[in-house]
Amino acid sequence: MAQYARSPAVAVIRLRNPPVNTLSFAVLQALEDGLEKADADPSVKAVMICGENGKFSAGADIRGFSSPNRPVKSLAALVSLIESSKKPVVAAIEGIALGGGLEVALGCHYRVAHVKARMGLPEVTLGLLPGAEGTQRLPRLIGVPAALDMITTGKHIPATEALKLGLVDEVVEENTVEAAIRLANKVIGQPLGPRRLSLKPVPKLPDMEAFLSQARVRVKKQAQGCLAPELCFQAVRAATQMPFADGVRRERELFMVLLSSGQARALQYAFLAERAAQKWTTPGGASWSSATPQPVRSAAVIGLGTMGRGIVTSLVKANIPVVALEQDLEYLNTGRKAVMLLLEREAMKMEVGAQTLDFHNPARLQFTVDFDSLRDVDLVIEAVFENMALKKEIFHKLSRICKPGALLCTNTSALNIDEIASATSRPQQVIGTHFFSPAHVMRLLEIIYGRHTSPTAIATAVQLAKALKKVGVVVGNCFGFVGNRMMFPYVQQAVFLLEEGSRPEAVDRVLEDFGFKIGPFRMSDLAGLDVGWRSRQGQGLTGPSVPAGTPARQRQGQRYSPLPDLLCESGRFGQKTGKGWYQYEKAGGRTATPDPWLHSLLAQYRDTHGIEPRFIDQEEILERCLFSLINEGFAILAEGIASGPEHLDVIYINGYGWPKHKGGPMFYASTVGLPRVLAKLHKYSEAHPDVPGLQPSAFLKKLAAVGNPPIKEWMSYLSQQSSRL
Ligand code: 3H9
Repeated sequence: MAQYARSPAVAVIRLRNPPVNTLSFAVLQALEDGLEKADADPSVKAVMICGENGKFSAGADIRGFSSPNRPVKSLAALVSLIESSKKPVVAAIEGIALGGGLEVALGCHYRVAHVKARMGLPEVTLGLLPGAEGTQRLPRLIGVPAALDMITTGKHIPATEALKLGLVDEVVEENTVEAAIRLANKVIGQPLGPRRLSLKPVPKLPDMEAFLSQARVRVKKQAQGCLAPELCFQAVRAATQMPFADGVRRERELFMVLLSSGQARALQYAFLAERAAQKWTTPGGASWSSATPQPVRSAAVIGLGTMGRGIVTSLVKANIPVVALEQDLEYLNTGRKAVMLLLEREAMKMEVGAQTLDFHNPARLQFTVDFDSLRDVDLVIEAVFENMALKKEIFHKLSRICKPGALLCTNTSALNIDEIASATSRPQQVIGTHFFSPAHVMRLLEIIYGRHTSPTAIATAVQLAKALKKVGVVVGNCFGFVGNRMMFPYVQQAVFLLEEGSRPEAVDRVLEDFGFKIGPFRMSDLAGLDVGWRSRQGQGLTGPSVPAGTPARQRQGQRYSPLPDLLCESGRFGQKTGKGWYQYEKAGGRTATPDPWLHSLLAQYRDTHGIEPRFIDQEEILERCLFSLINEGFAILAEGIASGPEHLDVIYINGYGWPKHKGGPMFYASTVGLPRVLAKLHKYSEAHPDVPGLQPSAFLKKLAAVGNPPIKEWMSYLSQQSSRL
């Protein structure tokens, strides 16, 4: 709620709703009561609003948007009430003032911020717009270009930048509340008209129309299918075209459009899913609430290939001293140059005034070929290529050399963590850390516990993810873990569709129109087709180890497509060779063009195998690819590999380019309706009985049998299946 106090002539109203002082109905009510009390008390000459626990406010309660009693109207009304106060109101911004929190501050007549505070209107990232008159007040205060940038991107800005923009009046390094009270005392009796933003005109630009039309193009381009940036733009444009009251009405209309859109629900779910995924548990009973992480004061990375370089860069950026190890001096020198280049680029991108990257200091970053240098580190991340024998050899060495408490991590995208751990004398300290490429950019870290991994090891890996500014998602050990395991049936369907009559560009277009950053064939060309080829060779699916007489399109009684193998056999590894599912301008080129060679290969292939090509529509492409991926997700949940659908969705949004405004694959399934997903899977599996990925998972069937239960209830059906179903 809000606490009311007096500092002689200044009434102090403190927003209080831990942990981030969201503006619940009770908080708004208490704030209104406080303002009325201050107004009625003749000895009060000014008001100061601050937040409890060093945080101003994170804005409206995101959980409340789906509730029928959401306090939407009253927040805007309250901001107006603050602004119309006859006594000056000063906001003391500590920590954060976000969304509705910043809108409250914009209603105040003055704003003082702590130097470490951050401000922003992140509503756009939740599929909304600042609906408490923020789209109308902010442009009046800081001008249209800066306001449009903040409102359409949702970025948080530091207090120093806010001062430059004129968003705050003062930035202080010491006690913000005292500074705000001092300012409040100073401005008693001064005219408030010029401080009321609703009365100010929007600052003019030499050519507002031209600016707006260019800005609109930029916003549309960045939106990638999201509705909110465009509507945020429209609301700010209204501020340039209409008086304040009309602009507010327009803002309200646009807000209501967004509020009722599926995208807002998906984006708010994605925000909360990311928080839910931090609360990890394992079927063995280990949990975030009871496990304590070990401190990581130093780390080592083994292998300076693409992944290792990115991981070293991430660690240096997180200010963790690193020892980087390679097998010989030649690899070491190549790796060192590449890491230094990455770090120099990162240093250039860093904010002015931020702590600098200290990577030229050998105490912070050391390159070596000597395993003995790993003796004292707290954590090792092995990032050599995917070869079980090599990984086991390294882990055997590590368990002899590293100090007893060191955490031993393997960066793998599919290999068995237990088998790797079996090469050590301390399997409880072995854990999988699956980074995504480029590792210093991608937010996802899949954290894989093995049979013996200790809760402390899991908690330490989760803590490491936080330190690296990544989202760590804890999952169980199985082939491909969560992300790649769900990806296998998706990619498999994409290739089967080619066999049956489609083309790479048609399949990619459908999935890119759905919102994926890149379709499965473009992705496979980017990642390199040889990676999967090597893995299939290792599994005995292709190459000399396939027994003579095995049908070309079948393995162990299941449908198999040798098409990707055929491409690899002709040296088409994707972008790196200039040819893959597409052709490129040169080896290493990035512009994919449909390739007539591939089209004729497909025609010949269908002839050889007696496949009658057919036209495959967009719906079938989308459903077969997505529903098979989702189906695998249900199997993963039923096996306890992940502890909730949110975990799968966070993995897909942050590691696989799933469009965030569609909430992740499992959320998407809930919006399509589980009975419909099930019916479609039945239909496709009847047509393709030799494809296990299309056979509906038992868990999906159970959930669909009760209709379409809310996603947050799914796991309860799993644990109470016998009584509820
Ligand atoms: C809005 O204001 C609309 C207006 O224009 C009005 C229109 C009429 N609501 O992230 P953390 C919870 S829209 C509910 O782990 P951090 C969060 O779920 C709002 N809950 O900590 C978690 O709880 P739990 C615009 C919220 O230190 C706990 O607080 N505002 C909200 O890493 C700690 O959060 C935003 O978009 C919320 N608004 O980061 C701000 N905020 O563990 C969104 C936080 O039980 N929030 N929680 O799940 C953030 O960006 C970060 O949470 C923040 C703290 C930077 C504040």
